[in-house]
Amino acid sequence: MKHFLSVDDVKNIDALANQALEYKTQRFKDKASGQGKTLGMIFLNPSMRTRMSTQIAARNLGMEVIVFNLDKEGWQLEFADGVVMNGDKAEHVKEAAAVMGQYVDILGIRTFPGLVNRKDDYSELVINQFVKYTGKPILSLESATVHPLQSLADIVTIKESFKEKRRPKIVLTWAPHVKALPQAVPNSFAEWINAWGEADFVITHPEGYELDEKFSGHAKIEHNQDKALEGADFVYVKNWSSYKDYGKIVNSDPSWTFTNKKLAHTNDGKVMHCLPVRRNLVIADEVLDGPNSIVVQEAGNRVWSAQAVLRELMVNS
Ligand code: SN0
Repeated sequence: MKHFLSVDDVKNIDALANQALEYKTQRFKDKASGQGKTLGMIFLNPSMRTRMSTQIAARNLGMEVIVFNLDKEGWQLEFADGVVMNGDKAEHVKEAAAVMGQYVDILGIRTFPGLVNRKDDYSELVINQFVKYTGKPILSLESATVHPLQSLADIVTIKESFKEKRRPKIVLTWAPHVKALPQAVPNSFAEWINAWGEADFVITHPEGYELDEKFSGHAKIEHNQDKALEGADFVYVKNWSSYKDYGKIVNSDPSWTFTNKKLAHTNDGKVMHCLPVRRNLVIADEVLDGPNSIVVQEAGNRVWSAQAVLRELMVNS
């Protein structure tokens, strides 16, 4: 694996998820492999789970870790080519990325979309400039359009929670929010579940929240949430802003909040969310505090998933 930017970098999803589950029972089994290696992690946006779980994963492999909150503590970076840098941006990504490439063996980057210009966000300019100029493997810690470390942990969680000899039904449902959020988590979840190919997959959202078909693929789209939830073994709840009317909140219907009444339509479905989750807006207390929520288990699995990915980047890059 040369870089980890999306599901396209993964040869075999099941093998990678199984490696993660192996690390869950034997976290230090490859402790020697990262000896003398350094992971750099730069943040252009907030993070809790990704930041902590990836650091722990790197340490489990014997790596050193440097964390840099570039948004708050670094020079403002210029990403565009050929501009006169007479504004507030002090350094170009060409130098910044190349220098970091001298210091670390793998570089992780978190960058959210601007949600203003769809073309810019969907070109993944920021992370691609790092790919171009760092000269080392790049690890996505969530980029403008995808969150692959999250999606791998989601598949790991589904695999370890589902023991029946049939295909699970997985439903990705939109839920309301007060802020315009990226499409990265649902895009990524959809493309990983599609690529995995081991589930019956339905996406449900109010009209206007259609995801880019590059990610939603052949998933069944159902605008009636109750109908979509029928017989679901897993429900992935997430808000996202519109892709069509880019970055806009086009509907915030509170009847889409995930409650026990919604859960009753499922097949005793397990409820997932990447977190952070706003209680009683996205998911009701009664669900998050009830027996069907696996959001904490899911977040716990971020460690083992990141560890499997880091190992691949070290061994096979
Ligand atoms: C981010 C998102 O992509 O939806 C990160 C998820 C891992 N979530 C938020 O920005 C939530 C912000 C909020 O105010 O609730």
